[in-house]
Amino acid sequence: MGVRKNVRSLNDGEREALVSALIELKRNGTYDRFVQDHVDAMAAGTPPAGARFSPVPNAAHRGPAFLPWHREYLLRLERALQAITPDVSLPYWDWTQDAPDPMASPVWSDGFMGGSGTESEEWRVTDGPFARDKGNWTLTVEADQHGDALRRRFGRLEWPLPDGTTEGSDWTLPTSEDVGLAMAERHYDAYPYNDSTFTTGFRNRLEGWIPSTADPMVKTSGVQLHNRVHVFVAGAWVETARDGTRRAAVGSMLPSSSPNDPVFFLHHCFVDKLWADWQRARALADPAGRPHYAPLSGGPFGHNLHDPMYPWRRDRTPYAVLDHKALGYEYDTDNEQPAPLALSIAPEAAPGDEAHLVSPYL
Ligand SMILES: [Cu+2]
Repeated sequence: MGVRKNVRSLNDGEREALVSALIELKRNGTYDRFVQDHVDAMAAGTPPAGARFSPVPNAAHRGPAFLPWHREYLLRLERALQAITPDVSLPYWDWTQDAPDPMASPVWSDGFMGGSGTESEEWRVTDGPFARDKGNWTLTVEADQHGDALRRRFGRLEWPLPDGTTEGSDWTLPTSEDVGLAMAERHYDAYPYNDSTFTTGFRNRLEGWIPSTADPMVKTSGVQLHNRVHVFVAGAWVETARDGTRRAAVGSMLPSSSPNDPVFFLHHCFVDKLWADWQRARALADPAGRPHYAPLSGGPFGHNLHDPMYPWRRDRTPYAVLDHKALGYEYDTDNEQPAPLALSIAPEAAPGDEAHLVSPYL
């Protein structure tokens, strides 16, 4: 059984093996097909106007299948990596460990993922194996919109205003307290199974759609948890086009082609681990509540327990991926005692909806 470890526990050889396998997948074209699958899934599964579920989720986000879809997706990438180097497993990036000092994370080392972009290079990543100058990592999916180089601006978003000025905000990584709010959710998901700030449950909380305006327990403004990490790594800035017009530009981790940044897989591996941890805790606390997934039926198509998940074969359903060990991998902490669960806090109504500030990209 493959063991998915914390990135901090990898030795030099394990880090190098992962990077080499990623670069080989990129070279042979497989990696970019994965990126395209993510783009297609985000564009898929939107029912016609007037449908019962609004705002409607896509096949992989903003709905219950968010976690199972990405579990299947990561598993497929991991198997592709293992076809090159049999003993590699995806590691997870526990960003709560880096929240106090994000720039110092070992994830950004020169031998691993490289760091934030360089301002004078339009925020292109200029160190590490994925820097453009290394020649290993030319982006092809959505390159016409977002450029062909990996770009990151850690912790800072800036966007143009119509009056010619620029507005900006600083962003942080989620903390272990933020994760605690998700782990305290007793239900997997709730009607109407979407990304509304009023939709309670573990999935919507972990995906990051419940902001401080809907729940006073949330301590930071803007999107949370999974979404927040995408925003933090990508960043945004103002570009001036040749004709002098100012326009918003974003880093590679934000558009629907976000798997272009290999950090995507380390980030989503941790999201998958949090789901596995929550499943284990719920199974102990409430054995009768199995399968700890909702909806069983009657929800948006592609998101019910036995619906096929786009674009895979009919048998790739949320149900098929509920037990990660049955899929052939485990996490290095699977045998530890689950953390005690706090009481679930129901979000209250609030007028603001800043969680959707950057929603076109998530
Ligand atoms: Cu995704």
